[in-house]
Amino acid sequence: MAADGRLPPDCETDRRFMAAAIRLARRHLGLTGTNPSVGTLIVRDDGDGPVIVGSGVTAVGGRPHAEPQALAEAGDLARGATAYVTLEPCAHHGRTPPCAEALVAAGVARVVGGASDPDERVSGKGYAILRRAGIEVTEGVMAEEAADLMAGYLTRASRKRPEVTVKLAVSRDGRIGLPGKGQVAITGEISRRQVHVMRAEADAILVGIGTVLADDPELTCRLPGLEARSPIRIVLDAAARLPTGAKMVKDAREAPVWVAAAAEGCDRSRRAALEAEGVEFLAAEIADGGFALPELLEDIAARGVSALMVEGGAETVCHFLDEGLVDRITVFTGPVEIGREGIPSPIAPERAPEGFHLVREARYGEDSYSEWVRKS
Ligand code: AOF
Ligand code: ZN
Repeated sequence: MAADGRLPPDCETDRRFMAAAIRLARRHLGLTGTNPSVGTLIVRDDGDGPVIVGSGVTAVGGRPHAEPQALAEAGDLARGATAYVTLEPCAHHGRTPPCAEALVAAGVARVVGGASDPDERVSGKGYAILRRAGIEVTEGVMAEEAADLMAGYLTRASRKRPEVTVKLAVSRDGRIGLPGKGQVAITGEISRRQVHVMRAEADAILVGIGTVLADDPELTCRLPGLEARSPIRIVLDAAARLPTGAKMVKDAREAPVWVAAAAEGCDRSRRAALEAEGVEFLAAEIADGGFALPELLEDIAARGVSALMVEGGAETVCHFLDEGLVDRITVFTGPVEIGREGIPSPIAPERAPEGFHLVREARYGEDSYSEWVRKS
């Protein structure tokens, strides 16, 4: 039990505080632009057990980074303390000075890191700055969990495209809707709220024009207090058929709407009418009658989108799956039966999709939830 603020090295304590830092980082998911949402806790032990004396999460918009905020809160108490950071502290002079140097200047005794950073301005260099200054570094604590939370950032950095999460609501008999019937209630209220949390944490949400024409969805986050966290709404709409009266067009100035349409061949007056409502157009390549998805995703990532949700319909989901562009699959299964005339789900919830492994299962009221991540 040290009286100088230093925490005795202990795996269990490290895991506990790293888990707390990861939970903190979750707060700004979907709000930090192209920066990952990182969590930092400054913890010290003056003889009575560990106490958090500073906490920080990457600010909305991506700056300031997490560490200087946590250090500012800790003030002099940072000296001799342990810093838990969900990502290797940065080493570069960007719009803010390097966080690794800030940790050194504050006199932190030990740094416990979670995920490693693929950004070549940082990778390995952040930890090197700390070690050179005599700081004890423990890398990779709960690295998988930390990386899972910033999968959007990591995918965009390594693959130059957003992390793609497919979300499906499936009936007990494996259907996702009824042709020509618009939105069919499959899952209950708790699942609906859970989906809205997912939307709040995503940067963008994508659907095919067929889903818009059939369901007229809003695709916003409508949880009380989180309305401002709606993602960008993207519609795959080669011929720009999106109606100007669609619900999502009505509030396009609050939550952006991007229409991916053929660069050539869509009606100019339709396009102008949508643009007048605040809708933006992405020039997409159409190959063999279908969207060139890899190029489109690259374009979307270049505009700053790291985490993309694909909410349907079946054809769009299948297209993403066929192209190997899905990183995560989430399925909410409701107790209702739709019958044989229903639209079959591209994913059967009772077995793992090929090439994916199960990472989470939950119950939301009468619904069950499964989440799979692609085996890398
Ligand atoms: C940290 N703490 O909270 C975050 C980090 O454009 P800049 O200067 O903000 O740098 C962006 C890079 O900083 C980003 O690619 C990632 O490597 C790191 N993000 N680093 O120490 C943080 N958000
Ligand atoms: Zn930094």
